Amino acid sequence: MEWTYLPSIDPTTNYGSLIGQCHDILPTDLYLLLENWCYTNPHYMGHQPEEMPVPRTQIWYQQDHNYFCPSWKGVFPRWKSRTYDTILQLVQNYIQTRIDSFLASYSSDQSSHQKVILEHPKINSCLVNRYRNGNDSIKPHRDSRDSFGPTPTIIGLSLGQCRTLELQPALKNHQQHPSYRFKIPDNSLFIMAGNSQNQYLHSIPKQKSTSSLLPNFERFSLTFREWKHPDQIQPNN
Ligand SMILES: O=C(O)CCC(=O)C(=O)O
Repeated sequence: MEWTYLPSIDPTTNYGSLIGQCHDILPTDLYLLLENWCYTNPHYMGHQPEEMPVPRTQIWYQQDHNYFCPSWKGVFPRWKSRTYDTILQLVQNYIQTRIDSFLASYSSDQSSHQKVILEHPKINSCLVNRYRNGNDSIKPHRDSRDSFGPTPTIIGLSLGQCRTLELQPALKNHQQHPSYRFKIPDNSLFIMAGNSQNQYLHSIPKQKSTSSLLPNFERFSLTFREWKHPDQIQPNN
């Protein structure tokens, strides 16, 4: 796991963001199982006119069937939880084991003296995004504080076409700070932790592509998270 520390860009705190990247994360047998699961899953949503379509398709899984963000006003079918199946559970268990060891070794490394609030998540949810080609995208956003708390550790597993993830400063008066672009290759893990959701917006911009790893330039991301009950989240102050 390669860690990149982004110092705080918020003058009210010294606590910054932590980005982790790891290549070749899944062993071949698990990769092939998951690849087939991603392609054959019948539950993708987000492309029907009545749903207010988004430029990708997606599936939300939460182990206790919680809606993605209960504090949202509307209820959209695509944010309702599907039921975990054996393959997703298998992949999640594997990712949990790898994450436990990555985070433990980061925390015990005496040389990592950066100021970061590093949460060790107990994964209980997964958002699957399917980018059918380079025209599919996700606009700059942060992951909902009401569902994951202010400093979540979000773990993204990517399959298929290599795409770029952009981080841009979140607040208008932060614009003097740099944006960052990370290449996210096939079979890799991308972690956002610490103040990454408070201080940055992340996005997957559209991309023109000349080469492909999988038919039709598809990419799948599975972002594993610890979904939190509203009672577990401190009020915003
Ligand atoms: O596809 C990705 O890697 C990013 C997905 C994302 O931004 C999200 O699920 O919030």
